[in-house]
Amino acid sequence: MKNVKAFIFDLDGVIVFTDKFHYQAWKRMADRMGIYFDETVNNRLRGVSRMESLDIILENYEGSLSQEEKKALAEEKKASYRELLNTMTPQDVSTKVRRTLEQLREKGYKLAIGSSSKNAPFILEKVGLLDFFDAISDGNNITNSKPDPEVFLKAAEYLGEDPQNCIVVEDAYAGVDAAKAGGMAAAAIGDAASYEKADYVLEDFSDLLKLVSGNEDQ
Ligand code: B16
Ligand code: MG
Repeated sequence: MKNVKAFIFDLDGVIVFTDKFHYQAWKRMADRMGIYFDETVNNRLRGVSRMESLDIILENYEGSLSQEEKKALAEEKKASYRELLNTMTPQDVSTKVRRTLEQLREKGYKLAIGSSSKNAPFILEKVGLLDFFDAISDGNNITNSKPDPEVFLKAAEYLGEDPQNCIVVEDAYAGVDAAKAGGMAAAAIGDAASYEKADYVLEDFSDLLKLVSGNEDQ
């Protein structure tokens, strides 16, 4: 294994599971507009920015909407989503995820978040992890969303690490593509585990510890 110095974690689908809230919030908006929306469409929104997600949902909308109207729909979804996020507590991060993060930290790895979400700081605060990571790169500091590597390159920059020494942990195809485009290794979990471009497949979050075992003597 190469000289791994840092891990960059996607948030939704890796550290927390807010995809159910994204689904409920988009569904509420889609139902009100009479737009067909189901779990299959929702799966395509994984790792994708809010406005790009809306464009995917609107593929099932017959009419045409102005930029202003689209912004209003995105705001409507955001308001519902924030309401749902408000119910989150530290219990929404599993003990296994927490223990693994702590053990990676103890082993001396730098840890960052690389998320497309503009709500990342809010979510991290709700689950009590806002001050845990060495750096946070999210939807608020990027202009191009995944599969563009910007969010991960910024995370590496904030950490002061060479992208080549970082492993990105992702649950989305778009996120694995972003990691590869940034010259980083990609460890895939969940939905992305079947993606052939991933360098490592994690059956479980704690498999990260197996990945780096033997790396310590270098
Ligand atoms: P927001 P991640 C992504 O988070 C979600 O997977 C994606 O479904 C969502 O559209 C995107 O954040 C933007 O979220 O509306 O909160 O800015 O997986 O990159 O952590
Ligand atoms: Mg994700």
